[in-house]
Amino acid sequence: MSDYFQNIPEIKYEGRESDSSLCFKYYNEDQIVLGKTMKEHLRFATCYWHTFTWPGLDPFGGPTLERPWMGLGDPLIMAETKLNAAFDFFSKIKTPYFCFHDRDVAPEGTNYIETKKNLDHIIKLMEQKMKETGVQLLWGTANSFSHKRYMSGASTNPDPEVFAYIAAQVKDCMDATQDLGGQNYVLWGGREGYETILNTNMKKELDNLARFLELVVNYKHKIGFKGQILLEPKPHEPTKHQYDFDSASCLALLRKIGLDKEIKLNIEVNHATLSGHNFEHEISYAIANNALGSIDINRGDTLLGWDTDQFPNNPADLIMAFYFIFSNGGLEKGGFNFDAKIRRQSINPEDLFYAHIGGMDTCAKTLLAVEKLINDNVIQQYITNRYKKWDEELGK
Ligand code: XLS
Ligand code: NI
Ligand code: NI
Repeated sequence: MSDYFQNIPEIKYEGRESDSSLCFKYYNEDQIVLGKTMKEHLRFATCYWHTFTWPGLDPFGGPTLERPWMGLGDPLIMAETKLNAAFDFFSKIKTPYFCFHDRDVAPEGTNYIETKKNLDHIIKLMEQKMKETGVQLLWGTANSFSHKRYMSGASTNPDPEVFAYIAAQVKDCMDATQDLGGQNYVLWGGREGYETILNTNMKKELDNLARFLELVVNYKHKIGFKGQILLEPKPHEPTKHQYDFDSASCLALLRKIGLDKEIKLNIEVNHATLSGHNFEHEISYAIANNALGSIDINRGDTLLGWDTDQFPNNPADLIMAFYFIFSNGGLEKGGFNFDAKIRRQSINPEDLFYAHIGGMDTCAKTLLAVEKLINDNVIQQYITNRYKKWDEELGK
C-alpha cells in the first residue's frame, strides 16, 4: 500500500446537495441509464502517464510536481512506489480501468535487454495489483516518441534499425497487454510524420508505416489477442505533418492496406479540435464508417493552440458526441480514458482527485442529458424526416 493518498477517502456518490468536494454529484456508478449502469456505459479509465508520470513540465519551466516516486533513487524502486500509489488512486477514485505506456510504468534501461527486464518485472507486480484491487486494463500502448532514437519517427524513421527497435518494443508491449487481459491495444505514432519535405521520401515512409501496421495485426492473430487494435489520430504536435492527421486520413491509410476491418480508432477530443474539426464530427465520421473504438476524453482551450489535455468540465462540449455514441449502442470494448492532466500549479495529492471527479461528473451529467435526448426522439425524427424522400420511389 502507498501512503501518498492516505488522507483521501474512497470517493462516493453523494448527489447534488452535498457540500463536499471529495464526492461525486452526478456519477452514481450503479444508477441505470438507458438500460445499463453508468459504470457499464462509461467504462472510465485513469491514464498512467499524465496522472503519475508527468512532472509538471511546460516548454518554459521544469517540474513542479513533487511526487515521492519522482525523486532520486533506483529507477525500478521508484517505478514500484509509483505502481503502489497508482493502484491506490484507481481504487479510491473508482475508475474500473486504467491505461499505460510501457515507459510510464517501467524505466528505460541502458540497453534493450535491460529495458525489457524492467518492463517484465513491473508487469508481474501489476498483474498482482490488478488481482488484489479488481481494476482492469482498458488498453496498453508503447511510447514511440520520447526517447531520442525516435527523433525522426519510429516506423517511419529513415533508419531501418529504428524500425526494428519499435517493432520489438511494440511486440513486448502487446505481450504485456495480453498478459494483463487488456481489452484494447492503442497505436499513437507521435512522430510518424515529417518536418520538411526537402529531406523526406514520403512514399517510403508511408509504405513502412503500412508494413508496420500489418506486422501488428499479424502478431495480434499469432498470439490470439482478443482485444481491439486502435489507431489514435492526431494532426500535428510534435511533428508538423502527421500521417495519422484525423479519422479520415487514418481510415484512408487503413483501407489502402486492407486493414480497415482489423483496426479501429481511438478518438481524442483535443486532437479532434486541433485538426480543425470538432469532437462530434470525428465521432460521427468514425461511426458512419464502423470505426469507433474508444475515446480519450479531455479538452483543449479555444484560446491556446496546442494539446493542453485538460479535464472535460462542460457537458455542452460533449453532448452531441455522446448522443451519437449512445444512439449507436455505446462503446463495447472501448471506454472513456482521461488522457488529461491537471495544471502544473495543482501540486497537492487532492488535486488529482478533484480533476477526475470533475471529469467523471461532467460525463455522467452529459449521459443523463443524452438519455433525455434519445427518449424525446426529436433530433432523430427531424433527421429521418429530412431524408424521407430516399425511402420514396425516386430515392429507392
Ligand atoms: C498524445 C496522445 C497520447 C496517446 C497515447 O497526444 O494523446 O497520450 O493517447 O500514446
Ligand atoms: Ni490520447
Ligand atoms: Ni493527446
